[in-house]
Amino acid sequence: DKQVAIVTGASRGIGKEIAFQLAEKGAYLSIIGSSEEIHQTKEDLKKQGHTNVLAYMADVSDENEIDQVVEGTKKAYGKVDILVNNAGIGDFKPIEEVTVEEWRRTYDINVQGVFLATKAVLPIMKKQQFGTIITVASDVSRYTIPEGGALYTSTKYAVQGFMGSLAQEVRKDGIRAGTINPGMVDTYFANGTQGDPEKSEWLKVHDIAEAVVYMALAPKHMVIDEMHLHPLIQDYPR
Ligand code: NJP
Repeated sequence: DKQVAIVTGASRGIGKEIAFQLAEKGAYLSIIGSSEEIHQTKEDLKKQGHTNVLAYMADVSDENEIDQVVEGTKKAYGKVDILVNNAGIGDFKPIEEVTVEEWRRTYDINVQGVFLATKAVLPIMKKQQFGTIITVASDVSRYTIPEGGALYTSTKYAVQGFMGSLAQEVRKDGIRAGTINPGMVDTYFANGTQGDPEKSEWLKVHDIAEAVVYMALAPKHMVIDEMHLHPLIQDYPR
């Protein structure tokens, strides 16, 4: 049976690689990004022979846009098996330099975005009595960043709490919910450049995507609550 997956933040970075790896496993996809770049992901997937792909330019913090993505997916493919909440942003600066606008935007995307997509897929998954919801949170949800990380870290703590409670709430409906918590990954995150030689020892997008695929396609009787993955060179106060 084909698996149907929605992946947010698939224009680039980790989300794009998750889309590729799920497609390799035969999944039908709906991919979301807030920029035009999402259409390039669809083109790149097509070049690899993956044609069961719907691309949506949509903002995860916008309720109507996300509802439309989920409705469109259900209409096209008849079901939704997997939701990967991957879209996220982060900027690191001392807290007194963070504007209220930046605070709200980061929460809108990193926290409200997870809530909205989850809320939209739940009625479908409940009817199916099956589904897997995975959120790419962060390894910062078990430690704190000493400088400039208060805003970003707090959103990922919030998401960890959301997913933990959600998992208990939806288990009776055959729905699994868990988090993937990466340390430093070589992407465009926080105004970075993917492939920067300085990040040669950081995790790669495929490291995280493999973990997501493992979680998403795990046998139905098994739940993986969370996975923490970080580069060997990264050490934390625990
Ligand atoms: O970052 P990046 P990553 N609506 O910047 C999309 C977490 N993480 O792959 O909007 C919809 O290369 C954006 O697309 P577009 C991190 O918190 C990372 O590293 O079209 N989509 C792009 O596809 C995040 O949750 C590290 O520009 C929106 C994608 O999100 C996840 O990993 C460490 C959007 C971001 O790609 C993936 O981030 C860690 C919106 N409103 C956690 N806004 C790390 N890289 O080191 C953005 O602990 N996107």
